[in-house]
Amino acid sequence: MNLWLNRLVPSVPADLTGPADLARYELNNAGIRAEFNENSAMGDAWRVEPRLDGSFLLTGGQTGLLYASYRLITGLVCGEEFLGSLSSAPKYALRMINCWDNMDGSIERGYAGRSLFFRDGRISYDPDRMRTLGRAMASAGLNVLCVNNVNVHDPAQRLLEDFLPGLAALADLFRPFGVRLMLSIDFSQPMRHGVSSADPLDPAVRAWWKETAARVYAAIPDLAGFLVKADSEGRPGPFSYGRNHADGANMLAEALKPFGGYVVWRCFVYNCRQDWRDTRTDRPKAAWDHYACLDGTFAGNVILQVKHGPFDFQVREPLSPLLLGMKHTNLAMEIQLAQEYTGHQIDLYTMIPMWKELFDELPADSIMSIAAVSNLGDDENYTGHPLAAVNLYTYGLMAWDPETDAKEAVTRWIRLTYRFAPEQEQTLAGLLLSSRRIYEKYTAPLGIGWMVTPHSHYGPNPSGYEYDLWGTYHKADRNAVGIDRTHAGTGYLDQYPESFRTKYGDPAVCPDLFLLFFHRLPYSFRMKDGRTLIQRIYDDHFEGLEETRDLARELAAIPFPEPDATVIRARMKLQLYNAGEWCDVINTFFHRLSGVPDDRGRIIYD
Ligand code: GCW
Repeated sequence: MNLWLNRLVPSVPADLTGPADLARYELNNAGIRAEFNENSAMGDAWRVEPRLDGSFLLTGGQTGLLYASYRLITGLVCGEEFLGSLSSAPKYALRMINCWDNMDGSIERGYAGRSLFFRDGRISYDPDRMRTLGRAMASAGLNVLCVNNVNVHDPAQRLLEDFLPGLAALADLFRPFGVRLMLSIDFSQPMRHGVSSADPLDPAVRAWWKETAARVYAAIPDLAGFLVKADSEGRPGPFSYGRNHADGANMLAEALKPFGGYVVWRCFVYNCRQDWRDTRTDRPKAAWDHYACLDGTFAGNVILQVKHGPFDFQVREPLSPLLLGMKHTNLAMEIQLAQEYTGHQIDLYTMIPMWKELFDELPADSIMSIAAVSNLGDDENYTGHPLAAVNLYTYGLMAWDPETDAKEAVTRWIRLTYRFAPEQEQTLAGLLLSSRRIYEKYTAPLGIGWMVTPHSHYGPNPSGYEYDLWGTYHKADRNAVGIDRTHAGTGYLDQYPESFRTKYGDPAVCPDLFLLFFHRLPYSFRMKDGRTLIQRIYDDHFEGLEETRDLARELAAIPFPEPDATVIRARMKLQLYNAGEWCDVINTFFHRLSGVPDDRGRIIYD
């Protein structure tokens, strides 16, 4: 089985020389006549002009020609008529997929099988599947693939050494698709090679990274760079040497600079050994506290990669203030296609509505690149749930152009993937677009997050993280729930510009869905529509479960082909069970605490 375009034409040849060659092949195959006007200065950008004889003139760099070709092919499949000229350039330079694949073949937070790249401690892949993936990425506009987990466990620490030839071969496979590899590295790597420390200011350490970079780039000249998780959740980093993250990132940047490589440095740095009794530390403040003071001190080829929210990919989080406050630093926003907290690719969860909300808040040009944690694995359908592929495809479209219309993008994916009648397409698009809101309703309420089963992160456990060390508390008691993150509380809100402080600061004005992210409120608090907070929590959960039932019914009426139909049916059954568990557990949790009955007398178990 295959991803969108590959369903139409299952594979591309193995002997392609580069993106323009691939573009020619694809157009021929699709019966589209085109002339190429290669202009390398245009890079990824392109222009398409229809000609009177029914052919097209394509102008662009090598990759631009490829993207233009995919735009034509996907457009024609979707019934578009190309009457006038079209041109486009990506908004973000690096449009990345970060795989959290380990070399033993497991995937951290992977829900679609085992690794596509590694097995039993070595590089191992099916070249056809690599080409399918390359084609899927290129046709969605994606251009960087980081193949190994940011938590670099042995033997991935040897990727830069013993495994270089294998990686070079993998890079060769992806090159015609305009996809450049990236590697996650371990900051303490030099110490495995007789260097006595990993101190970024130690000349021996700097020399080791320079030599290593030269060796790596000799094997993979177009490597996009290194991805680094340092001083985060137990990973080594510059803090061990009393250095800051600019010292660490700039040291690597110096090593990569001669080769045009980037250091993509993650900002997921927080105290992951917090004492729940400590009320002064507020985890969402951590990224800003570590990085905002370093604005302007990073080298030109460093990109700080910031998770979209201040916590960790919850269903609803406000935009990270760090994405708004570092005006003199290259930034990438990190999102997560892997459904770690959002249903494990069992529950339906289409992300584009969430991304639209993020981009609406993000000032133009505040970020220069974008990354997404992969939702891929070696399952036959690549994404576990066949409908989870919509997230990969629409991520690509958004990464190219954040103004992409959500409904159009989803409909385009449906058309490329299935053959349905227009009403069925519309129904499916509607179901996919509503899925995130439904999931949000039956899980943790009103922006509070974290009521999941610890470690696995699937299913409800409202107190699971309450007395733990991860800094993710809701402090529900018999009267109130939430943490006050305003100026009067933890002060997290002070990290934002004025417009955000006004929007979120006053519970009477704060959008409902963020209410419990920013405020601690009594259950009797009156929401904007007059309902009490506790009633709203009950209502959302009952509605969420009801809407899941409707979703299941409507989805069952769509004639998916096999094997998708069977997988979709089976996963929907699991989702229904999950939604029922969430609804009952969360309602019971709050009912037991508050003693407030549901004003509509529905069943809450005590
Ligand atoms: O919250 C955590 C995830 C980890 C992940 C980490 C990160 C790769 O549960 O599995 O580690 O986020 O983003 O680094």
